[in-house]
Amino acid sequence: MKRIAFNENLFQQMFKEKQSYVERCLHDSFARIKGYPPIIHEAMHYALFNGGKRIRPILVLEGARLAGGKPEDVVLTACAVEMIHCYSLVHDDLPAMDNDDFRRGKPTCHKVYGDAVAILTGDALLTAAFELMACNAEVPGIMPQNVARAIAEVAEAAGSRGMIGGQVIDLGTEGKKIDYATLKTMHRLKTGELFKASLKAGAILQGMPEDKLQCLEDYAYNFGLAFQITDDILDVKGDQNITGKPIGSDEKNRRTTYVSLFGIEKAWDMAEERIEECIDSLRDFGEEAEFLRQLACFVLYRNY
Ligand code: GRG
Repeated sequence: MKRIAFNENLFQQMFKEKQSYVERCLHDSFARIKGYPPIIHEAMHYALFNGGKRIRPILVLEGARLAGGKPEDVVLTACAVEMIHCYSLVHDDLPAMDNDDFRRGKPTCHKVYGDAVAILTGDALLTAAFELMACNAEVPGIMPQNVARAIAEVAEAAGSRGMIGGQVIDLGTEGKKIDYATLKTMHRLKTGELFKASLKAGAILQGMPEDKLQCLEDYAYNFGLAFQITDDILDVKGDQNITGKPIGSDEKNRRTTYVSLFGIEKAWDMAEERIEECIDSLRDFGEEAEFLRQLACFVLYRNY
């Protein structure tokens, strides 16, 4: 990297602290929404406490901090975006979608609770997310009009013009070769929009001015693209480690990826370019943005 050194030890220390904080907040938020009947809340708990990296809620908290506000005041929205993310994973794993039996080494939600309960678990997590975001208006100092705007931002990112739209493109192009423009649009919608909405929602709740919000949007756009490229690279490396087969030779590679279009080396260069754009977009934020800079580098060097 030309512009910034990845300080992995420092990053891991900061990341772990933030992850632990999010984990505690998720337990508190979950306590607010759990109730009768037990089975659906048990399944929601299973889907939510699943060893995820918690990147999206951390982005909400960082957005709030960069806006000069207290991250503690936006935890309900932070937890909400993680619930939306977990709902998308539960639905994505269903037989009608990716039909996966395992996620992070654990049986998927529908394998444990059955398809019908898994569908409802996703629905319930999505609905709970909007309940929590609305409750963020009760926090002293958070302006109701900013809450409404943050909710609209997250709703658009999760909906048919965002994550669901991306998933529909993905399903419609399965098994077909797609061009770079379609691949990019698909991932921007499927993955990038929720990253963007997360970072912006925290900043919006704490009243960040428009010009600075635009910088965060630029960061998140490039972050999402780099994240997807390195995800494709990790997939290939994982497959090679497990099977020893060459790239593109198995069932999983029916999908067009950055690696299948460009090869690993070029894909990695493209991810690096995106991360440099991320760093550039933070130039007006000074020291306060150091975690986001390191997080961008992590996307490049991560192994999970
Ligand atoms: C079914 C509505 C619906 C949407 C599905 C986001 C999505 C669309 C599906 C998830 C499956 C997937 C592999 C998406 C690509 C984006 C991606 C790499 C998600 C994983 O994000 P991480 O690494 O997840 O932040 P963790 O495991 O850390 O929580």
